[in-house]
Amino acid sequence: MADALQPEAQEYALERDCTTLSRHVLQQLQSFSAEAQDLSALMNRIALAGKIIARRLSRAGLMEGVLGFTGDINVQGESVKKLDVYANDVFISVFKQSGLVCRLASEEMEKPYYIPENCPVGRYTLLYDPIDGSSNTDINMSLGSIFAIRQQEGNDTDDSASDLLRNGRKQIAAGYILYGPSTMLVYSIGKGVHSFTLDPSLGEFILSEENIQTPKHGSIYSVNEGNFWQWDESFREYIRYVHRSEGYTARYSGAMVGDIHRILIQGGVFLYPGTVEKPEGKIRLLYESAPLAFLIEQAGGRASTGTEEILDVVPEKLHQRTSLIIGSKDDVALVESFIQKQAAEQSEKMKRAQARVPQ
Ligand code: AHM
Ligand code: MG
Repeated sequence: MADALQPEAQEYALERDCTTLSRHVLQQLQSFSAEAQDLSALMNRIALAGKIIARRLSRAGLMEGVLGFTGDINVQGESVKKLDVYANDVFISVFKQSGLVCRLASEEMEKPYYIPENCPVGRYTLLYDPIDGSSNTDINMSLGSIFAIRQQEGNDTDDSASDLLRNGRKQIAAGYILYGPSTMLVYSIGKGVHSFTLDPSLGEFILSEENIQTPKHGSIYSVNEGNFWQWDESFREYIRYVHRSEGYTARYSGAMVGDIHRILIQGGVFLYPGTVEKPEGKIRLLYESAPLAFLIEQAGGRASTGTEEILDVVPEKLHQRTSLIIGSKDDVALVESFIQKQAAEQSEKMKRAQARVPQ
């Protein structure tokens, strides 16, 4: 029979069971200042959006008109799923009532969405990907939502949202919600990475793990190898290296949030390089790469374009895409070493070719 918990351990178990997301944010900031309250309320609203989306997903197979495509093409040139639209609207309606968010910018909306009644008080922008891994919606596989919060600096009607064209270090908070066997919310406000699990009986996200650290190296590589012949040679070389080395294993689910959650916990690397069709890659900088980079850096990992830290990239436009290499420090550095090697070889070739040209 298992030993009864000592009083101290009991207290700890109770403490742990009772740590809700909003309380955790306040604990992290060790303050009840207006800003701390704002951030706590914002995280609470994100959690509410996550709960509403999770509820819909858990019944999607039983309801009419939830799954499948809408027939529209979004600003990214991709076919829109009904759940993309639903989840996008959930975030809008949840934040309309927040009083805190003046503007929302999402992968699904061509222009930012302003909530003028919130703007005098709420100087925050929420950036989000309402449903990450849309191709998984109709097959009951894991999905995600990705979010970031930034301070709003521009005026209240600017469609170009030029104040968002700043690097990822401007993010105040970032994270994701993973809709898997359980619904998890993982977030950072720049003070480590913490995960919460939705307890459906309470309707609350409860603290699961604090200060998650990504291992320095992991065995997992996560990439759509179907694009192999569309990548730059350096990525092909990296994959060839992985194939002939011991100790690697491939995992790719079609939903980056799930893949990155695995890497956050177990280590490894997720890659979405540019392709011939999409030279910039597929992953959106402001809604996906930068929030995930913020999170993984906080967990001791790294995120890179191959030549630059993701968090240093200054976007030129709202819906900009980036090549993404993200995960354990050593694994990201290994991928980069192939890129650097190829760049050095190319520059050497050019030098030799120039030397052969008669002056
Ligand atoms: P989405 O947000 O439109 O779903 O796109 C992002 C997703 C990632 O979650 C996933 O890793 C990738 O796209 C899958 O793309 P592909 O099918 O090209 O491998
Ligand atoms: Mg996405």
